[in-house]
Amino acid sequence: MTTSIVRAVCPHDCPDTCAMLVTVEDGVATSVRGDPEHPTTAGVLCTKVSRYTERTYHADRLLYPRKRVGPKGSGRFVRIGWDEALDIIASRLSAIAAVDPQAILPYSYAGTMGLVQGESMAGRFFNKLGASLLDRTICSTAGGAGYGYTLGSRVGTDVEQFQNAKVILIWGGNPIASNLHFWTRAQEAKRRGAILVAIDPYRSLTAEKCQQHVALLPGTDAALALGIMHVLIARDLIDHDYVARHTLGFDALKARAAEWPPQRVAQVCGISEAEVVDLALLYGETAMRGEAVAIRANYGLQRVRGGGMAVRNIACLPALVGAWRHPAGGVQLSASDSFPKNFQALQRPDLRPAGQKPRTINMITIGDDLLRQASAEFGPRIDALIVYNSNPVAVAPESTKVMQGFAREDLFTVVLEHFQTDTADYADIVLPATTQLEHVDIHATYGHLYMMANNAAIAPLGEARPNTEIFRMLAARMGFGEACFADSDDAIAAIAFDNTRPQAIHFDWTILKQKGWQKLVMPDAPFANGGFATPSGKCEFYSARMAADGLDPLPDYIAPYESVASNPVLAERYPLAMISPPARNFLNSTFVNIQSLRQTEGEPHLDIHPADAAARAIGSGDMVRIFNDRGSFVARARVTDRARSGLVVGLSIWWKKLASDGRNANEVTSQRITDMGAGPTYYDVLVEVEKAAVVTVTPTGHRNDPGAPSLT
Ligand SMILES: Nc1nc2c(c(=O)[nH]1)N[C@H]1C(S)=C(S)[C@@H](COP(=O)(O)OP(=O)(O)OC[C@H]3O[C@@H](n4cnc5c(=O)[nH]c(N)nc54)[C@H](O)[C@@H]3O)O[C@H]1N2
Ligand SMILES: Nc1nc2c(c(=O)[nH]1)N[C@H]1C(S)=C(S)[C@@H](COP(=O)(O)OP(=O)(O)OC[C@H]3O[C@@H](n4cnc5c(=O)[nH]c(N)nc54)[C@H](O)[C@@H]3O)O[C@H]1N2
Ligand code: SF4
Ligand SMILES: [Mo]
Repeated sequence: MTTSIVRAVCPHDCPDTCAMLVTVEDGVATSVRGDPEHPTTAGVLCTKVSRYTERTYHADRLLYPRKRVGPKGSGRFVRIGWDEALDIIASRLSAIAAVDPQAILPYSYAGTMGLVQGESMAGRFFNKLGASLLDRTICSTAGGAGYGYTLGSRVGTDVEQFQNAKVILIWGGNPIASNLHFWTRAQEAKRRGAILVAIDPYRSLTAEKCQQHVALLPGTDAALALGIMHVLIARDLIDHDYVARHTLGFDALKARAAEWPPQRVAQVCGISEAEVVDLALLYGETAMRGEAVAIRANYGLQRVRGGGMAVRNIACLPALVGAWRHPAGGVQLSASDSFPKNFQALQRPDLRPAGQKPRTINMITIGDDLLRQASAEFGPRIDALIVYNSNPVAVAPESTKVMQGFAREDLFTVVLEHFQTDTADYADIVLPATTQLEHVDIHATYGHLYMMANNAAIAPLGEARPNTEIFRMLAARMGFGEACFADSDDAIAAIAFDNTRPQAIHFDWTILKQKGWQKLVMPDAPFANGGFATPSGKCEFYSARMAADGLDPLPDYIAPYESVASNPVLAERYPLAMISPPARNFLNSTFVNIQSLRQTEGEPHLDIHPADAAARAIGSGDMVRIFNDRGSFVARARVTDRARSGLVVGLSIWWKKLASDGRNANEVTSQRITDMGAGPTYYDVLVEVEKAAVVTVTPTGHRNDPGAPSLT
């Protein structure tokens, strides 16, 4: 028997981007484990990805191209050959492109975070074709915009420093589930005497392990940050030297913060005045003692109308107290901009048809946009959709509209997938894609500072092909002659980072492939001496760019679209706020079909506070219907004070067809976008909950009739 160990990378949309070691025996991957030598992975993979071989060799893997034979959504397909599949796709796309290529839309996100299997060959293909552009907003753009206005770019505290902090605010994140290797550092900090504070409306797995938990109302974080500023300034817990040298607009900020006394903040956030003051004092007094205070700002707080402003306000805090002076101080939102990704070379926007001003479709509004007719304002109707690295029918908001759009008989849909997902059920053609064990890739990360290499451990299973190869074959069928359409995956990986930039000066693909990972060259404390990538070079409490973009140039509070306080009329009918953050054993909708992991999660649940449950005669274990004007879904109630009163929590993202009613939480979420960054508002939702009598359990889980009520 020949056994080898192959260096690989976890491809999933997770900040940890772990280094994996794959054991291969006679061409079969028998196990994956975390690389013990990689400093952030430290030998540990999460439960889900420890089962990566189970996923790769799963009996349900798509291994051959398929053509739909039943109605859209029915999931009935027959096997076809690659030639037939490519011919059908090329002829349909050519015909549509001959009229207007912008009637074609790629739809992709982060099924793999790899720079090669993500947007390289696919980007080139759609640029050359002149297809509509997709604004990939579904996750992080609101916070990215707010952080960018304030600090210039998504650069922050290195995860490898957090164990040295004395206070860590875990703000809108649940790292035990979603950022495990950060949590390891936070726990080490706690062992060394740090205080961990969770700021989260829900007592998540993480919140229950922190010494303090501030359970504010969803969507009110910007107000809490203003309250902290108010107390810091009122008590003079300010690093005046840092503020004078490295910030812009302190006097204006001071006037604004004066409008946010703890009493007002407490009322907006639904917490006590003492909680606001104590949090500010813990943060400010620790910093004034010269100790490191750190913030891990995450995604939970961005998924509301004012999500961009919330992140902006939080990003102001470290500069006020001079926390950036310390390598373990500051804030980490995302490390993305630390990596000099070479988008031009990867995606070749220069291939666009000359003179074309491409339209951009926001991926969040895919429901509405698939249902739009051609118009001067919108442009051509969407006639073809090519989906890869994403499962929009499960993950995009306001599902009823998304499914209506995908069900359009005159829409030509191609889905590149590992599995027959909810989205693949609506495809005309399904193409089998390789998993991370079967292809080459290179990764940047958003949670640490290592460039990462993924070697192919095994040959592609069945007739599966890497995304790159599929777009290479399609480009050939479409007659695209540019040399870049023949680039190998290794050739693409080799140009992924710009090694003329100082942080990636040592980048060399052939070396990285062997070593597996290499740290960027970055200072330990990125903003100890200022150097922010803003127009002023300072941390901008006052942002002229925000003013120019029609936003308040100072930190502000923007109330949710849907909350009891901001929308009392709606709240009369739908009095409960609903959030649907990630379940620990799923990765967005990935892994839901892995039985061992689904069994651990059980079934879709809804956590509801005892008072709210009692008012509706709901007991633990009852099936409940969650609904608003947009739709409804069912879940099993868990009566628990983990959810603060007025809030219900449905951990997500379930495959619809594996839920008893063929639906999931996105039935009730909305397509409205955030204040900046055009991001999603998944956690800005009012619902009502009622006991469900009997639930229709379809044997297949398929929801063939989108209009059918979920209850009988
Ligand atoms: N196991 C697992 N890990 C994942 C994922 C997964 O699906 N499963 N998904 C990955 C992806 S794509 C992402 S973007 C990240 C997301 O991971 P996180 O950044 O951790 O974000 P969320 O899980 O959306 O929310 C985290 C916490 O925010 C809380 N929250 C909700 N609304 C608010 C609010 O208004 N204010 C505050 N302060 N808190 C709020 C929720 O209750 C939740 O406990 O995780 C990644 N990692
Ligand atoms: N209600 C609610 N909705 C949410 C969220 C929430 O918290 N609540 N979170 C939102 C967030 S943060 C995000 S990031 C999005 C995530 O949305 P998506 O990025 O769509 O994530 P997944 O659902 O995991 O779907 C990824 C798909 O890509 C496939 N895939 C993986 N690797 C490859 C590959 O190499 N090639 C091809 N062709 N396919 C591959 C996987 O099999 C999987 O089906 O969901 C959003 N939706
Ligand atoms: S999902 Fe995250 S924690 Fe799990 S192995 Fe992948 S990168 Fe690591
Ligand atoms: Mo995400």
